[in-house]
Amino acid sequence: MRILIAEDDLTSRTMLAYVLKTMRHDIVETLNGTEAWQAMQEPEAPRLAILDWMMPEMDGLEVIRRVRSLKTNRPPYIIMLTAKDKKADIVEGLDTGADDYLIKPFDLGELRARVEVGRRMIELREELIASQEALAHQATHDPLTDLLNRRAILAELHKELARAGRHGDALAIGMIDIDHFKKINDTHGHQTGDDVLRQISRLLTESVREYDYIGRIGGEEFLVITPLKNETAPGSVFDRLRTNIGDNKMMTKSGELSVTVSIGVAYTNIPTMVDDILTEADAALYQAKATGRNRAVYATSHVEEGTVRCAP
Ligand code: GH3
Ligand code: MG
Ligand code: MG
Ligand code: MG
Repeated sequence: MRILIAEDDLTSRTMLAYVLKTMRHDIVETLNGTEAWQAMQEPEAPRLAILDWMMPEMDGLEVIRRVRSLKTNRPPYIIMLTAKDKKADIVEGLDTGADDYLIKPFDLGELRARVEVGRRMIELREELIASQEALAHQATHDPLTDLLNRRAILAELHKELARAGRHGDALAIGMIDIDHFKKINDTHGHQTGDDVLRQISRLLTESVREYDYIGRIGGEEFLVITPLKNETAPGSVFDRLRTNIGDNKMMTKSGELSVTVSIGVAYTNIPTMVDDILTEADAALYQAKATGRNRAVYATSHVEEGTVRCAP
């Protein structure tokens, strides 16, 4: 583990560095509070710091105060090193945000033990963060396709519509529905159907741009959100999606299958409500199904007079 030491006294600093190196830690040495504060703001700053209290330029307490004011879910574990051994001083150090303290002159066994406690605390917090992140991913992603789930993609739509409305930007959404998907399930079984869903998800992900959003909104329905600059027509995006799927054979456990999709596109360059744009995309999708499938249909309301056309 990388450990930061801030200590102006040479003897004490040398001793600390020596002991910690024998414990196989990598040491970042700083000689005063200013240097320590600099080092602790680095993106890859050490996760454990041993800070002397009395140092030139900036004392250890002030370093702690500043570090604790940073917004991070990975705060460093800080051991305060001090010659002040009055209870009131120790309480002040801990109250300011130190996790632990060592009184100088320190005992080597105690130093080792306290650093080890810090290491365990850091590991515990890492595990906690990892499991929180896993839960957050589960809450926002669909387990079959790993795309955003219905709730998450609708939340993105809400945000993107608000953003587009604020900046006067344009936004297009595409409601994508697999054609005759029930037939695939009926003919080849549900697992083959799942294979198709996964592959279509992958093709969609590969076909969109990095600032587009894509989610699984229902069984075999997907929603793509495409933020656009005012001058761009969205047609090319959705026709590319449709042909990418139609032109690629899906590899499934029942062999290669051809699958097509229908897309209902709605476009806006004026402030628009989530429900309104979804209703329009749904209506356009219904049209695409009714007029033969394997096509994109473009809704044309929510467009300021005399601006862009939605279709390619
Ligand atoms: P259309 O072209 O009109 O959209 O016809 P369709 O057969 O695709 O539409 P329909 O709504 O009749 O059928 C959708 C099917 O999708 C029915 C349902 O069993 C299937 N489905 C929904 N979710 C899943 C899933 O997670 N896995 C599989 N394998 N099938 C699913
Ligand atoms: Mg000092
Ligand atoms: Mg459907
Ligand atoms: Mg369908």
